[in-house]
Amino acid sequence: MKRKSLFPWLGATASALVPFASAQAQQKNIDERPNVIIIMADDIGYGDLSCNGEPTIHTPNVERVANQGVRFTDAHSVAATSTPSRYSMLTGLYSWRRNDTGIARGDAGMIIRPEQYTIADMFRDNGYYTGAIGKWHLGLGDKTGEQNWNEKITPNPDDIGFSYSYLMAATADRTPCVYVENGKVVNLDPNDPIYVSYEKNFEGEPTGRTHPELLTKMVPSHGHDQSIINGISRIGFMKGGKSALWTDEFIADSITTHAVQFIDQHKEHPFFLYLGTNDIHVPRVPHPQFVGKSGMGPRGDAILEFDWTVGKVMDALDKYGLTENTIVIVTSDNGPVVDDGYQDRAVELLGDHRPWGPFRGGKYSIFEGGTRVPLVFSWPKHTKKKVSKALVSQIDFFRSFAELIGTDIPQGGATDSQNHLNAFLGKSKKGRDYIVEQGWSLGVSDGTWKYIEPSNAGKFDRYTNTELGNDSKPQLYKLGKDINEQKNLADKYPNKVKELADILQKERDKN
Ligand code: NG6
Ligand code: CA
Repeated sequence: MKRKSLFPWLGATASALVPFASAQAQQKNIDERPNVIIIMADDIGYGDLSCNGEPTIHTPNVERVANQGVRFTDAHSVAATSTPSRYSMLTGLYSWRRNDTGIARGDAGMIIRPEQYTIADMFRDNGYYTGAIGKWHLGLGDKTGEQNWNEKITPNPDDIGFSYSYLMAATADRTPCVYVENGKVVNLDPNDPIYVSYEKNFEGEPTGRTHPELLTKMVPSHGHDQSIINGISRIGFMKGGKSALWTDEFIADSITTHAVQFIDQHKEHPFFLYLGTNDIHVPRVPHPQFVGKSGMGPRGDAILEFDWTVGKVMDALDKYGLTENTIVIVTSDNGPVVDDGYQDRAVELLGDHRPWGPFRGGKYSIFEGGTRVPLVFSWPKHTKKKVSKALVSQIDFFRSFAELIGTDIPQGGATDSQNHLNAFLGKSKKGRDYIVEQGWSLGVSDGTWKYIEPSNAGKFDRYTNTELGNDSKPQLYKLGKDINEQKNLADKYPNKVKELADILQKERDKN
């Protein structure tokens, strides 16, 4: 359903955002509606980008976006790991409302079901070309473990709004290590079919555990000792599909090339591109041109590679004259992690670099480091360089863009999403009243106060040593003064604890 979109601040162009008023206007609308690109990094922390103030790394291309847009200091992903975070961003629904949105296997069935309404459906229904390129990690096909990787896999992203997709099924550390384009494995030789299992190995196939001498590129520090592809052992087993296997060194190249191609092909028409980089998830094996360039080993080099991707996207927009009227968002799916399973010397070479910036915890954590992510929102036609302290969440892209393009969302869709377009554009200092954060447990922040519900889960992640933020007692932090969540004030301010715990309960009761 279409409706009027009214933006006093858009002035003369406002009428161009009222879709489908007349044939002539329609043409005009189509020309004037902005393209939207969400560049979703994997595991890049707030402190991993130089625009956020860390002097230990230089990411000039993200700075280029920040120089023409709004840079947020209190922006959040919904969850502290990838699958739930991306699920929430694309559906406008909190992942914790379902119990099957945890970190997905490489052979997971589609977690977002075709009957669910996604942000991509919304753009497509409103005349946009829609594409998903890069890291997916939201499952493919109908049922976990039952895909036939040698045929077209359905359902696939086309069934949830993406007309074009070129994806890594999950993560670089999970099988199958192939690209899937519009539901089909790319470059597959029918004489060498591909098989995937998360249950058991295929007979005679080497694994990281049985054949460590074959690990020529990356050796695991924990887990990641199953099938060996390109000299790196992974999570999960696979066999066959030799011609389709990716080469880790060229993943960023491949994803970026497809993104630039997508922009080129749709330059005449509004498009929505969800671009998930593989950088800087493990295994971090950047292209030789970045190796040794950060002084921090593969983790830092992968950040530079991420920045390069951002630069290539910006160059393409410049080349086609699309810069002015394209919204570019640069953000990350969860907080940072240093050693996430491979011996890439990330801990040893970190030096003074603080991937988590001023925050406590990181990926997996309910402390701010888990979900407080970098976020830059740029639309040169309407934004200028600015820093915003507004409390914003990726879950709100959905309704904010609905407002922007002047459309309604079907009943039951994106019910946890809110319109904060003016905050994203830097026109308003006020974002959300509160956000719900998800680590192992849930928390609520109103930007000033942060409540973490009691949880008996462990205090440290046993693999990465991340402080998870779990405690058997309620926690309350005054973020304004104590951004590093050091002083639990729950005993001192029981009313505040109750107020925020009640908010969380109310959100839960909506299930
Ligand atoms: C964990 C993996 C980690 C990473 C993560 C998913 C182990 C021990 N650790 O289970 O390496 O793959 O899952 O990361 O296997 S995410 O960013 O995609 O959520
Ligand atoms: Ca991630």
